[in-house]
Amino acid sequence: SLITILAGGTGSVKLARGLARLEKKKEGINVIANVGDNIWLYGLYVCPDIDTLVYGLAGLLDEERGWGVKGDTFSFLGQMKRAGVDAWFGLGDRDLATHVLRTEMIKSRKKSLTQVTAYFAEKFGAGAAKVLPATDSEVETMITTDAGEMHLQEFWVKNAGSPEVHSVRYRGIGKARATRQALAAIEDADRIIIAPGNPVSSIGPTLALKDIRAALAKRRADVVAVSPIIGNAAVSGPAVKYMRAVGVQSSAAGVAEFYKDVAGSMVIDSRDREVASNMIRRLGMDVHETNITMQGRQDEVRLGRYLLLLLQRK
Ligand code: FO1
Ligand code: CA
Repeated sequence: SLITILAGGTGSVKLARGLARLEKKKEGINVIANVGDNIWLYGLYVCPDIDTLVYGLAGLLDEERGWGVKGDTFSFLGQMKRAGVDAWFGLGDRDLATHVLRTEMIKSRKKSLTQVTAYFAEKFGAGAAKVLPATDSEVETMITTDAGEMHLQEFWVKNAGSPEVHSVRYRGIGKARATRQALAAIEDADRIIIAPGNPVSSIGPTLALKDIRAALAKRRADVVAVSPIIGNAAVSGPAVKYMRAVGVQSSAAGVAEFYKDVAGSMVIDSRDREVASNMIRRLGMDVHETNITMQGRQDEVRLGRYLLLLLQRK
């Protein structure tokens, strides 16, 4: 059976890897990747979530940081600083090759982000998993804070996520269209999983693409979303701050509310059963409870297997 997963970066890569491992002898999996955290820096097109997925599937990811290439060095960054640049984004020397080549392919050779991503997945050895950018258009997640509007990376990395967040928007989303590959991955899938990523910054930009949202709504019964939240705490990252800003309650039930039009069921942590299950059922979604934490490879495969069995039963 064909599985498609909607993914952001660091959190999603674990589940994508678990599923890829389980499905590698079959048809493989399709991973629809967030593009909202892409950013232009020093004339380079940097795509953190896409790269995290490709590096993660290829075994190249720095697991401790959750981003970049393992064993990377930062000489380039040091030299930029020496040259007077406020180089706040950690572009590693090895990672830099990806950004230089990607930019060259897009600008000089007129390749699409989808083509470039397939190229790197092949060269780096991401296996049978296909990483598909949700759109080839430029979409940027912009955060309005008490210090003004800024790119997601500027908020999260440069300002360490500390300003107050007032609102979130996806710049460029109105003109952006989903790629035909991403749409086909939704239409052709037997089952679709929304990874436990930040609903606003990791999954939100993909769901804000009208054609993706419509395609998913048609498949709602086959879509299961995995909560990224246990209790009131985000499993990782700044989810809570973004969610509060867009009026989503930072709980499994709040995430369910965010996904209710596109997902027929929700997987939450067993610890949330009492507080969340009934609320989620009242939204018209099925609820399933399991341990959703993924600390090592065994956890990734365990959660992946749980989801496959769950979706098989339907
Ligand atoms: N995250 C950081 O917190 N600091 C960094 O310097 C940083 C550099 C970086 C470089 C390449 C890359 O692919 C990701 C990088 N990230 C860094 C992660 C990234 O900012 C975010 O965690 C994701 O975009 C959120 O999905
Ligand atoms: Ca992300």
